[in-house]
Amino acid sequence: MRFAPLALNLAIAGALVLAGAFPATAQILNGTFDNGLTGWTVTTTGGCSATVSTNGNPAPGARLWNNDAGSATLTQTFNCGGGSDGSCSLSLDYATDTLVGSKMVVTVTLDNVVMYSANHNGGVTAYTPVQFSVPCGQHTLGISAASTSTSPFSVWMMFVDNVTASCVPPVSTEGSTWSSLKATYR
Ligand SMILES: [Ca+2]
Repeated sequence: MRFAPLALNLAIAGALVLAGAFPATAQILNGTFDNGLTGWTVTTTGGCSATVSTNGNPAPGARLWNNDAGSATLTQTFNCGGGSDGSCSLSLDYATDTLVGSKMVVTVTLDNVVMYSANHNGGVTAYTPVQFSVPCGQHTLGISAASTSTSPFSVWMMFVDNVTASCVPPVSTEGSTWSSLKATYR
């Protein structure tokens, strides 16, 4: 029994090491769509769909598509930074293929606030990054494509890939003040 306190202390030390082993980063699940749509919640209206496509950056990517009025949305709730202070940098790539005469809008929301929106009225666009920063913590990301025309001939696709989120801890100002620098080099 004399070893029991030591074992307990080792267990506590191990738990502390484990707790400290997780970096304050990442947490978007399957942002490369290598595992299909795992981790993403799909919401569609008007006969739209979300599937996995061989058109990725690189493949596979997600495809939101439509041949009528309606919308398709991918959402994911994630924890950027585990509740720590700092700035959460989000990034995703998207491309579009919109039939001439068709009109659609791409919208990216965070916690139901529009962070990015762009209309695509005919034509093809290459993969383009969308990036923004918010405070670290738990967030819900929404990536949506929707018809802006009720034409029955509206045909469009949106491709999504490389969804990432990374919490950058705040830079400590302690140690970089003039008085501390003087103290260091005195
Ligand atoms: Ca990919």
